[in-house]
Amino acid sequence: MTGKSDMAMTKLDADARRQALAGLNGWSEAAGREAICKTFQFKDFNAAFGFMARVALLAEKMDHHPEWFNVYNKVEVTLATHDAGGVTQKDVDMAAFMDAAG
Ligand code: H2B
Repeated sequence: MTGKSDMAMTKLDADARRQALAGLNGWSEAAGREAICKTFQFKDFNAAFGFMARVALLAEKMDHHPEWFNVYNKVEVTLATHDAGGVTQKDVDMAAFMDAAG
């Protein structure tokens, strides 16, 4: 079950999104769209870019890519499943991985 119609691609409703956020560390609802976001802060650019490299390898494997913005030691991340028009389990899985890798 890896097709685009399986559960991983089912958009979470507002309740399910809130529940998922409660199980993550420091993520919140993005303003004005169905997405979740978090700002990661690191010791320096090297640490921030190492994090981005680890996440990038998983993102390619999952075919699921974060929206992110990096300046020096800060990485602002927004996660949504564009194909589903909102937040799916894929985003929650990616967020949990980022929490562990951050
Ligand atoms: N990443 C994210 N975050 N959402 C998507 O819907 C998405 C993606 N779709 N990465 C993938 C790529 C799709 O464009 C390719 C064609 O599978």
